[in-house]
Parts: sequence; structure tokens; C-alpha cells
Amino acid sequence: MAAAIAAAVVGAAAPRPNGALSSTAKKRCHYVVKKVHGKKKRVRVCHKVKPKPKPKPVADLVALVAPGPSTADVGSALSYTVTVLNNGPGVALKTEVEPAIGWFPIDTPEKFLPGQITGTAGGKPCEEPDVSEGEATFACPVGSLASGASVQVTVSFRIGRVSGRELYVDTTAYTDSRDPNEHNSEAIANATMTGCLPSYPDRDICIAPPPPDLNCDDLFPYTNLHVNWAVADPDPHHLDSDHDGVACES
Ligand SMILES: [Ca+2]
Ligand SMILES: [Ca+2]
Repeated sequence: MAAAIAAAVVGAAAPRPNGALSSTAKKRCHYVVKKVHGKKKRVRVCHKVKPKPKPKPVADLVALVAPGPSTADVGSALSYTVTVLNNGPGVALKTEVEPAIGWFPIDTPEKFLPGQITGTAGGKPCEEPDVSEGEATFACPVGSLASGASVQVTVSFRIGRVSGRELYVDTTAYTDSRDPNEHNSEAIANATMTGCLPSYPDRDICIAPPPPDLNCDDLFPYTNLHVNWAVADPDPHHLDSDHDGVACES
């Protein structure tokens, strides 16, 4: 704890570097006897006292996803709506809703452009999605949400011609306030993909029929985990050129 001889600042808060006085800085002062130029003098010594942080409001955010389709065609467009409600009792400060869509509802990287996955929260656009590990996540800032208030979050995307066989939209609401129940802050919707080619039954991968005629680079641009997988005739995408029943050999 820094102590300062207060000859120049007695009775006033210390000026901040920018010249403004701190509204929160408080001082606790007392007098001590010190020798100044050989003479004993009473000198006022002050210590800064940090204000106690205000307790955070308590706000129970609840995420509810509207029932969506239980199946979805590979290559089709989908939209999900999630309602985030503040069950109070206090205000939900800096509320943010984060939808995660998995896995890989996209085509090739060149086709993964802004706009392919979009979201809005209370009518305002969400941030651009971040794609990794087969999941697209993005943040939708909401701001303060009063007790009893709710906001609608809409997520829209197109399932790529390659996807998982199970799709999920996992939406979680966060707040800077204290949420006493984090379990109900998350809502998940699932759909099973339909229209997958039976020639490619491996690894829970769903591939749509041509056109276009896809190659291995199109299918798994972000990872090399999906090499050497099974192919059955008629192999509409011609992924097994040597006809040994294995596609995309490593
Ligand atoms: Ca909650
Ligand atoms: Ca082969």
C-alpha cells in the first residue's frame, strides 16, 4: 500500500494523469510525527482506500429454442429461432447469445463466405461466425436485458453438400450479472440429415448427389482426419478411382 506525505494534497483527492479527479478514489488519513529539516512536525499521511466492488445483480437467463424440423435435406436452407428470457430478479448486464452450429453446414472454403451463416439478435446482426472443428460459432451481443424482458435470436444457414448426419444448433446465453442457474441458459435443437448418398456410409458423413462432382479436397478442406473411408458402388462422385473400396487415400 503506497503512502504519501500529503503536504501538497491535504484535503483533496490526488489528480489523475489526465487531470480528472477520480470519483471512486477515497483516502484514509492520519497524522504522524516526522523530522523535517531537523524539526519535529506533525505530518498528515494518507492511504488510498479502494471502494468495495458493488455486488453483481442476479439474473436467470433462460434460452428456449422453437421446435424445428427433425429432419433436413442435405443442401437445404434452415432457420432456427431461440428466445432468451431474463427471469430476473435483476437486470442481465452485457448479455450475449452464442449460437454454435455443427457440424460443418458449409461447402468448400471458397464458398464459405459471409452471409452463408447469419444470425440476428433483437433484429441486430450477429458477429461473423468462427469456423473450426466442424462447428461454426458466433456471438450475438444483446446488451442489458431487464428483468422479464426477452430477445429473439434467429440463426439461418445453408447445409453444405457435405455435412454430418446429425445437425445441431446449440445456443447459450451469457451475462455479466450472476446467473444462478446456468443449465437453463443453453438450448439445443437437432435434426437428422436426409438425402445422403448410400455409397458413402462411413464416418457419419453425409454427401449429397452430384452435380457438382466433388473430389476429396472439396470434402474435407479443414482436416486430414477423414481420409481412407469406405466407398460402395456406384460411387457417384468418383472418389475411389482405383476401385479398391477406399476413398481419399492418405
Ligand atoms: Ca440461467
Ligand atoms: Ca481407392
